[in-house]
Formats: sequence, structure tokens, C-alpha cells
Amino acid sequence: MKIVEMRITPIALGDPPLLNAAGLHAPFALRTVVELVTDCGITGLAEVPGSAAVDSVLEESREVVIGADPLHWNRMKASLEAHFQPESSASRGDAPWDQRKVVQVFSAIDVACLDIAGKAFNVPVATLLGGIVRERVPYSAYLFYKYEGAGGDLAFNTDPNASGWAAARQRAALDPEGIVEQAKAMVAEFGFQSIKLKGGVFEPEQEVAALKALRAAFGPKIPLRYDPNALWTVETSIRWGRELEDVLEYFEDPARGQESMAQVRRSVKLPLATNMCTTSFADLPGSARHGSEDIILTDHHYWGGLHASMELASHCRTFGLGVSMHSNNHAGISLAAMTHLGAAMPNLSYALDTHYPWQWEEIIIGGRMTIEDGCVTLPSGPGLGVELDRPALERARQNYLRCGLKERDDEPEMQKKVPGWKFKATRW
Ligand code: GKR
Ligand code: MG
Repeated sequence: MKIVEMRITPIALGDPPLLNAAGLHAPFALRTVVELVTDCGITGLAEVPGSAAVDSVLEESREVVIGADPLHWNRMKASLEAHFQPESSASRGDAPWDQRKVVQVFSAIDVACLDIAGKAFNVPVATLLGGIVRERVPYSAYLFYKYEGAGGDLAFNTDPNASGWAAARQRAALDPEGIVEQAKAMVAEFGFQSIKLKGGVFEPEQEVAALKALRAAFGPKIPLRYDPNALWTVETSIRWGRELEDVLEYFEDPARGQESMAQVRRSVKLPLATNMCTTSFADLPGSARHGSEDIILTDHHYWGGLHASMELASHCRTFGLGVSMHSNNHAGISLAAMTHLGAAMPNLSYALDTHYPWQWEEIIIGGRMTIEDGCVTLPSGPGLGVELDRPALERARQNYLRCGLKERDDEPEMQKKVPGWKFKATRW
């Protein structure tokens, strides 16, 4: 089999004004859809975080991808490694998020090739990853502090006709009460059995109060996670981490870097999780040496694909670490890929993160995927089990052209609300 065509389609999906350590989400979240077409007419799909910089590296990968056999990922990966300069995860520096591009290209090609192989052999991608261990994959509610507004074409105005989660999704949540209301609406709609709060927005005291309010509202049976995106010093992390020892299931990236995380971990009786200080295979020796975290949140978009995430899961098993999944805004192709990974990973130890409830548009046939009792059921078709809805993809592509965004950048969005606001790598 040979790949004869590669289509790269940047898209934009409406996104509400969600706050985080990096600032404020723009009215549109960017994604790029990748299609690989084979000489026997099979099309494999993948989706990666949208960025003009990543799109240009995807363009460059055509040289390696066109003519390659999609059933020989290891060979193609070696050719990609020979073609591109390696990128260190240290390239993130103090930036709010991962700056690496090549690893996302690996991810896109790996996922699309797995989709092709699944379709060719009439089996789900999870089967190709070693076999299905669970059909229903658990996800966690993902709460955000937010300003009022819907995002997308509605920009920062709300839709007065919405009800249920569709209405709650648009409401402001800027204090503990608002966060508890948001959580109740999200849990009522999707049945999530665990909850994550994205922090790093307000003073630690206020965010800790929101976590305590969530605990009081939901009780100890609903595990809570909390992620201030490494904005805290070691001292702040220890001081407030101790307050949360009886409240959290895990504490995600309180401080920046493996050494700081290890210091916090030695002083606070809570499992620490990361999608920031251990994000590549090159980081694993440091993780073992320092003991920086208890749980690694893989993200196949940043670890280099689904095969790579399975490889990481084996490492986690060897070193007695937990493993789960980080998320950014995404559409159904990524949700399907994450679900296949969750279905195949024997040692998946915590419900996966997903931003999916915050979006309302879709680009796959059948529209929005269902989250029920907090779980996504493995799609039933071969490969990823999802197909592109061409008119919906075209609408999302038009959104991209219209919105004018080329990269995610939450700082200028925040400055529209708080003039002069600046991202700080360490704030409290
Ligand atoms: O979507 O605002 C966001 C998050 O802050 C995201 O960018 C992070 O990458 O969710 C992420 C995390 O767990 O760090
Ligand atoms: Mg995180």
C-alpha cells in the first residue's frame, strides 16, 4: 500500500472565553485536520492543535509521507527522524505551552496511518494498539474560570435561547459559587465521575476555596484534580498543597520543572501529575532521577502519536507511575483517537481530560460524540471509527479564514479584558 495524497486543512471551532494561566481563550480554537489517502482509496484521519507553524512542518513532511507504506509506521518514523532536526522539550522554556512542532507531525501521521491500517484490516485502532481492555473510556469534567459568553460567532454575547449545559457553558464563573454551578451543570449533562479545575487564574487562596467548595458540594466520591499550570513557587505549592491533602485526587503541575516538582512532592502528601515537566522520552531519565511526579499525563499530540503514548504507558508501568491524558480544545477525530488509546492502555489509572464539552460544533459525520456516565464508548467502525462531514469541515475551514488567527495566543485576548496584562511563568 502507498500514500498518494496528503490533505492539510486548518480549521477553527468556536470556544468560550475560558481563563487560564496563559490568559484568555480566543473566540475560536484552532485545529488542523490531516488526511492521508492511499493508492487503494483508503483515507486515514488525524487532528492536531492548530498552528500555522505546525502546518508548515506538515507541508514539509509530504516529502517523506507521499509514496510511503502506511502499514510500516516504524520505517516511516525513522525516515521522519532522519528528515527533521530533533526538538528538545526544553524548547518550551518559560512559554505557557509546548512549542514543539515536529512531534505533532509525527502524531498526525501515526494516527492517520493507524486509521488506514484499521480500515484495511477491518479492526479498530485500539486492536492495533494491542487490543481492547475497556469499551467505555472514562473522562473527567474540566472546569474553567470564565467570563460570560459563548465564543465563536456569538463571540462574547450569550445565546438567550439556550438551556441546560448549553446555557451554563455561557455563564461567567469567577468565584467558588460560579465554579460549583458550572460543575453541577457539566456533571448533570455528561455524568462525569471526576472533576478537574484549571487554575493559575486567581490568587491561590481563592482557587483553594473553590476546590473546598467543590468537595463540599460533591463529597469524597467524586475525585478532584487541580492544575495551576506551574505558576506557583515551590513554597506556595507546599503551603497550599498541604491545605489540599484531603481534598485532591492529584495535584497537577503546581511548580515549574522536574526539580521543583520533586521538592513539592517530598513535602506534600498528594500524588503529583504532569503534562509540563515530563513531556518527552528524553525527559524520562530526569523524571526517574528526581522523582518529579507520580502520574504522567500523556497527550498523543505531543508525545508523537498513539504508539508513542503506549510506549510511555509501558515506561510508567516499569517505574510504578500512573498514566492518564492531558487535553487541549479538540474535535471528534482527536476524541476518537484519545478513546482508542484509553481503550487499549492496560494501566490507564485515571479518567482522561477533555475540553470537548466546551465546543458545540463538529466536523465528523453524526455530529457530537456522546459522553454518558462520564464515558465515551469506543466507536464501532474500523480504524478510528469516525468519518469527515465534508460540509461541516468546510464551515470550520471558513471559520479559520474569517477569524484571522494563525496561532493560539491567550495574552492579547486577556489584554482586551485587562489592559496591560502579561503572562508570567511564575506568578505566586
Ligand atoms: O486550554 O486553557 C487551556 C489549558 O490551560 C491548556 O492549554 C493546558 O495545556 O489543559 C492544559 C493543561 O492541562 O495544562
Ligand atoms: Mg496541565
